[in-house]
Amino acid sequence: SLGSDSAKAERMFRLMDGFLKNDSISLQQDILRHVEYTVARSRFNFDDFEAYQALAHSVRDRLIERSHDTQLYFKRKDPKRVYFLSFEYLMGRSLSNSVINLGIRDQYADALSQLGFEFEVLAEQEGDAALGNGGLARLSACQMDSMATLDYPAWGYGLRYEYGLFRQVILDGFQHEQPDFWLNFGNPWETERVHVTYPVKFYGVVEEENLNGEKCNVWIPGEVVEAVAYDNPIPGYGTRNTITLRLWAGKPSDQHDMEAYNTGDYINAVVCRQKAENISSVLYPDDRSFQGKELRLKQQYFFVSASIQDIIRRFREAHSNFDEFPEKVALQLNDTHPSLAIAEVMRVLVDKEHLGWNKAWDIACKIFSFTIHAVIAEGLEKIPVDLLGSLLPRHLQIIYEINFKFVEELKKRIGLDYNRLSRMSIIEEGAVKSIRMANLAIVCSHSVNGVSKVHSELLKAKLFKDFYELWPEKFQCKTNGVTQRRWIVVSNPSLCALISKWLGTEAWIRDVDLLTGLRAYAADPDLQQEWMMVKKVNKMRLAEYIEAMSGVKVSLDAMFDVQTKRIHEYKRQLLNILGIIHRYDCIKNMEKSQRSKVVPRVCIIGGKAAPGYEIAKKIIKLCHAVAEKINNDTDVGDLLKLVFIPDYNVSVAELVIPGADLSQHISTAGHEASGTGSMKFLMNGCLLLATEDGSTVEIVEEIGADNLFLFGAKIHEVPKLREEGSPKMPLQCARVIRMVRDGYFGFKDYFESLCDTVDGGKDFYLLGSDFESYLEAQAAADKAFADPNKWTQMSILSTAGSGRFSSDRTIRDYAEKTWGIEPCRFPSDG
Ligand code: GLG
Repeated sequence: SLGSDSAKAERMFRLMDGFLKNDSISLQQDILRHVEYTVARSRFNFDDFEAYQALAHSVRDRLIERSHDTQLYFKRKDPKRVYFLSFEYLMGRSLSNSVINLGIRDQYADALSQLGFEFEVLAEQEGDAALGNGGLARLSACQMDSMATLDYPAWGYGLRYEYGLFRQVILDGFQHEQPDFWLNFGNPWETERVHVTYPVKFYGVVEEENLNGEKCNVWIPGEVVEAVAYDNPIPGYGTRNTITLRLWAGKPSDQHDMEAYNTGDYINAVVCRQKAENISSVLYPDDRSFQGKELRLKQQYFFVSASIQDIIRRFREAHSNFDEFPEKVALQLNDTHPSLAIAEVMRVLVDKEHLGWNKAWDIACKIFSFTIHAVIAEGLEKIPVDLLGSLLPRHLQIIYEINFKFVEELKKRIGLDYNRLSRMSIIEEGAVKSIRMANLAIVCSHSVNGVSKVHSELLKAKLFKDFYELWPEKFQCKTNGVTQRRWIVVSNPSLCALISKWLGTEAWIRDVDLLTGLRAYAADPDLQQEWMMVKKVNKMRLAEYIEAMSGVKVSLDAMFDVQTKRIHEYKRQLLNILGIIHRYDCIKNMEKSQRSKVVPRVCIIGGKAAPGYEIAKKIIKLCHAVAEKINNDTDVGDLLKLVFIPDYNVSVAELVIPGADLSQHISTAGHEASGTGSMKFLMNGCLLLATEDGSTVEIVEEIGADNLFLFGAKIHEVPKLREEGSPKMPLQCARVIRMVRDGYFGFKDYFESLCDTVDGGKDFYLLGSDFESYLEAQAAADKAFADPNKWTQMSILSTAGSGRFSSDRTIRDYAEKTWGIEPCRFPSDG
């Protein structure tokens, strides 16, 4: 039985002929049926894209079956569930990941070849779901995969942006942003739940009413928008469990528009309806500076309100007493973006469920946990009080009340230390009075997590020192991780096969600690030989892509040196480019006879700059200007190439990461909370060149300092170096900056302000003081690369040591230590 005992359900199941079948003929029939009836193309005439759509629909059918089973099972067992609230998800493509997790990739490949199609070619037809900016958003996607695989009763909630992260187009070396209307050709993976909708209120006033002799607050909104659910199935690997990522989209609310129609202003009423849909239309493309913009706040509340209504509805299906709420519900706040959920839960419990304040607060404090991804105070969200008051008047009252009670309590604990009280207050007084969202989240959450060891320590010692001293037990560390399913199995099938062959099992795909078993063979010449072959094949794939994108032909014998991530001053792509200029300068000034000793390099840089981030955009232009010079210099030839990969996203990463020999994670120490790109490179046997920042510190613990190239100032040295300033600028660095300033790469005036950031007296990100040690690390990498066996051994040891950086470990940690949930596995073998 499928959870229902009724004879009717059994009969229907029989009529459906049981579950969908996965043999080759059934799969072919399914695909053709979808060509004909879903895509509505003739089965005699359809192209690759239409074949992809039909294929995707047939996979979706299987996902839906599993997700129904999973939900019915959860319903029957009624376990405590975790609700993961994240404003951003970078899911990338779904096809390969889905069929691999379902365990039917080969069957599909076979069925397709019988129909005259190639699986890989169709997979390339899929566009990326890019509903996020960078690390935080991809982390959410990896964590969803782990929650499904580890059978946790989890839901993801987010927003269904119609325009995801902008497409980066490079014209004449400059970044241009183009809208990513990713839903243009439909999205076969999602299901619109037309009956799962909730009204979300905005504006208006709060009135006091008398309810059975008790005062209560009633919010009379000025605008109501309907949130409609779109469900995206997330299949686990090696399990039948398939969980759901539920994304909300805006839809005009019928109830509220009636009046407008009746007054005869039909056209205006229709235009207003359209405005409602705008709420979820576009993702903010900046991943560090928060924006006190009304639309952004509207998005946050829209997402939070719909999710909380949905969570409460589900709870109410099986429970009537809110005392049980914390036993059944854990709410995870992914950064501060969803922290209005705290005020919303309070509003619902107090105003609608009529619980007393203290009881409601007690419940809220038991359900919320919070993970912070920022490092510096400037990165923390603040919402102007005026804005909040006009958009969400009741929530402002509630936040004031929470703060009042908190500050009263605090005074009892720490006395009248007004400086400290004002630092810890949820309300920031100042030119613009605002709400400190992080403080709100910390006050209410029972657990506050950093994303790497050093980051968690920094939170305690600096950013939230006052709170740490008050509540040391709240502060914890959950080092980030990435999923080996996406980052090895999907994106690097040859490495996947090689690992399984040498470990004699595929079990590492679920139990990633088994990768340590590779250590025993790291020096084995046979494994090394095969390992090098795999790398070569992946480099070939990447080289073809580079040539297609940029016209630059690169040599496979060269070291592929990659830095791909968002463009930020603190991530120091500029240091990389200055290093490349230095290398170029050295080659140019070398005796011809010496050149044979140079280790050839292909330097690859990729990443997007936030549209309003001028300096980051100049870094992109400089990269192109330098590339233009170097790549056309016949004197240098294959010894050095520089390429910029445009529009870096998840699917491009899947191609780039497996083909990298070396990758750079060179943020100024103390600026990268964790960094997760490094973990993906590490898993793929790519050597790291890195500063001791974020999760790199833990990577060193795992693989040993001998197996990567470390350089640069350490976290505790940074403040002092900053004070010392530019006297630390070494000659070599001054020289390359001078080349840029003198117009050696053109665009002299344009690059001036960029050069100023280094030699203008401040050098805030310490490019100057780290320059020499950066060059030394680069020289060490060259030397190691010249010895292929040594290099390959280091590469194998990198993969072997990457197990700790799986999101499976992170999620298990959260589940056990923070959320208090247990696996709830549908009884089948997957
Ligand atoms: C942040 C940080 C990264 C971190 C990521 C995930 O800047 O260092 O790895 O979250 O925790 N904005 C981000 O991407």
